[in-house]
Amino acid sequence: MKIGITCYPTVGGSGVIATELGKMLAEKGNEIHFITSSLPFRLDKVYPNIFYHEVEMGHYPVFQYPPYDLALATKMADVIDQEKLDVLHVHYAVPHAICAILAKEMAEHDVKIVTTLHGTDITVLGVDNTFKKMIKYGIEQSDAVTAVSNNLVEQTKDMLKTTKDISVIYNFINEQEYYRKDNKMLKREFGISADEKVVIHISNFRKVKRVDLIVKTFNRIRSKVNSKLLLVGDGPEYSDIVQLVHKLGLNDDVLFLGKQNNISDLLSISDLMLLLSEKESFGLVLLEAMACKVPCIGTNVGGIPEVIKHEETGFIVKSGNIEQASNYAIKLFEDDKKLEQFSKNAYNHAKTTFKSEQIVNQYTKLYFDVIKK
Ligand code: GMT
Repeated sequence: MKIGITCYPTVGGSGVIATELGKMLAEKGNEIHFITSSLPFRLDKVYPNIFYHEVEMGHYPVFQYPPYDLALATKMADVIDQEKLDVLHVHYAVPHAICAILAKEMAEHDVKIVTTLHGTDITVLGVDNTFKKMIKYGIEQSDAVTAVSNNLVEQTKDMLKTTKDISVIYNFINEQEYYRKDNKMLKREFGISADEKVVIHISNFRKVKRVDLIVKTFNRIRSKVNSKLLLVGDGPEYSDIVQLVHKLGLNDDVLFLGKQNNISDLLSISDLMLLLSEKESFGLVLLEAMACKVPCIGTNVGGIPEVIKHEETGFIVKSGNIEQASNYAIKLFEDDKKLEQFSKNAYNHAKTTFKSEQIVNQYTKLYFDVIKK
């Protein structure tokens, strides 16, 4: 098949999924055309059957805002016609599905549009009436729609009052990259002693990620267990979090690592992941953690309970409840056998339920189904 892919190419779970999907589809012999504003950051090596079409923006002084969406739609239409795409798979309803639908109208070659919902387009933009109609239009006009969790399907249907069939295709990780390595040296280099437990949080430090609760939970854990917290990522809340860490006197025990590329190296020295978001359609970092044998504690919001198996691969806590989160963590850290069992369970769950091969096959089947329609 000839498949076009559009996503946000910068750091973020949706960009990672779109790029890894493109790479795996290419490995299976498909021809992949990325149509994006810049080279997807995970497209790190040359593939003979992956092509990159950059959406170029001219600078027109008459426009107050550069018309990126229109430039994208035009580029999509050009690529559909030049490359005779069978499918254009877009990640995010707004603006990508809208642009794809416009491109399909403009193009002469017939193409099918597949839209994947990742969460923010529904849970953030969907509640804003400015975009509601447009998101609904993007979803209903797509030839097929997928979402990354059952919860996201329910939320989408509920919010947009649509009866469109939305299939759940879970996220996956690249198993060649996410596995536990022996990284004792790295732990030592960070100044963490062998007997200290390592708690990790990875996010883009947006408000919804509630990194403040991560720090407060860790503060309670640390009062009982010799431990360190790794904070990985950067974003709008970063400086408030630095202040909070300072205020709680945690400077020596919280390591701010900023944005990092080699996440699996950091997960390989970690014992527990915390993700206490207020909104989260899936939580790709949980899957990355589990693949590296790291159990997780997450909130009972969005798709998180579909990723963490409560009392097996980690724990689900009430949103905002740091007492519950820290109690679970302390109990787990005080029972080495249980920690080891959870770590094994997490790994097995990641490699079975979310096996990349199985997920990519689900997408491939969907493409064949829409082409046949
Ligand atoms: O969470 C973010 O801020 C980034 C966003 C993205 O576009 O990558 O994440 C969304 O998509 C991910 C990949 O499907 C999911 O794992 C995240 O849960 C989802 N974020 C939210 O729903 C808030």
